[in-house]
Amino acid sequence: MKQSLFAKHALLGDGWAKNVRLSWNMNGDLTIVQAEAIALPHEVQQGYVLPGMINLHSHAFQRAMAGMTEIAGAGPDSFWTWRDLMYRYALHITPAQMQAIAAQLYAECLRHGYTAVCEFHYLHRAPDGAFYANMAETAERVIGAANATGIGISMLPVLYSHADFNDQPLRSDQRRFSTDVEQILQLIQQLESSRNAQVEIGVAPHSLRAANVGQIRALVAALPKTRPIHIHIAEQEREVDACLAASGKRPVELLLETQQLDQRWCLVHATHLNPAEVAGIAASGAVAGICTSTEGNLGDGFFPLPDYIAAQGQFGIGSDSHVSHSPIEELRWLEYGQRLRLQGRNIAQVAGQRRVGDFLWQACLQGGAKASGRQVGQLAVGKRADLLILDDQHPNLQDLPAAEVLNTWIFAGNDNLVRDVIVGGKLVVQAGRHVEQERIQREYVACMRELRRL
Ligand code: NGQ
Ligand code: ZN
Repeated sequence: MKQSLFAKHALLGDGWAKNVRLSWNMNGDLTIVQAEAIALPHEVQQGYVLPGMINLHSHAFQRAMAGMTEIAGAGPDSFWTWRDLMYRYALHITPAQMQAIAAQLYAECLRHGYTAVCEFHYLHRAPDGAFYANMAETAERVIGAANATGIGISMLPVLYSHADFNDQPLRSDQRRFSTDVEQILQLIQQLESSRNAQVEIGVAPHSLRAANVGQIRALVAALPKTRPIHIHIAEQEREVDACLAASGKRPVELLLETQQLDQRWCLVHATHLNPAEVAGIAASGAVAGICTSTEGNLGDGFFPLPDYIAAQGQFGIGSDSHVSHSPIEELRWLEYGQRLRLQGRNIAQVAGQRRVGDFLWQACLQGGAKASGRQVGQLAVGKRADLLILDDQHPNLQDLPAAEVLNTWIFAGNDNLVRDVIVGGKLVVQAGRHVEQERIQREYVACMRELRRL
């Protein structure tokens, strides 16, 4: 198999470079990234090549219910009524179905430009609440789906012990998530043999509702020092109020005061922040995991993006409940949400990068890479050969100066401009189609036929 590529334009860490030769080794790590190179006479010259995006927050099984919860109930609907429906759905999914759903999702993510995913995985137990004979059954299924599609994965087994603050006992419909610190450490131990250049194992205390401060401390202390740690935080105002009532502190405030946050941490949503919390997260080096399409779908609120950027906070994007699987939609709505909120334009930018699309793509590559705990997010020697080749024959891109490519891709039109995708040096999407697309879709459709019968 070919292990190199020549790009007329490639997005490197400091911007677009011309005539870039990229080579990688058998393991899928970049070994040569040379700008201003000279193409060989027979060499194919690709138009625009850039690093694939990291999807830093996913609950893969929720892909199967996307579009199914958009019917009003008897009373006012909210995040919490959605969550009841999601729990009901989650009680039925088998390990084989989980694998089929995740494979469909990951193939879709790849086709739209994500080359890595952080899977916040909490459906550990069987529907009756007992562990499967193999405790890591469902996590291994999801890793199996990632490996089959070629997407890189950071598997984050979720600690979920309580229904709410003050160690409320789990509800019956949360029985599949039930875990304590010992069990999560055992699960991580069991997953160690899955680790390789494509697969990392981290951890995720679900939220301050589901895991208490002492549990989170114990979990983090027992974890090898390089592993990513993700947590949902301050997504809904009701959660902020409940945290205040239980502890006298707001969620992010409590987390900052009780845990040593650093760049291994990813604070998912972090929607409701006061200025001190914005400054605190930014100073800690933790990454904010913004999931615009899901946050919009669930009515969470607006992340304070301009203040966070001004504080030099790190951030990335995730598709979370998978109402979208396009990084373009995620970024477009991240920016548009702020424009609508502030009645202004061109919000996500800094003095050194006034192009909104370029700023967002590069910032989310950096934040996403940190959140993944893997060597991704940049076309540089030693990083993974995870890259997108855009369709330079599309009318939006033909003859376009490289500097305009990201703004055009993110803010103009709806065609998918991703033509080919290479992950860890392997071609997984060719001419817009995943190389295993037929089989994956067949299995997904069969699975959905079963689930819809419920
Ligand atoms: C989740 N999703 O874990 O899937 C959550 C809902 C919760 C989002 N927060 C459950 N978007 O937060 O309690
Ligand atoms: Zn989530």
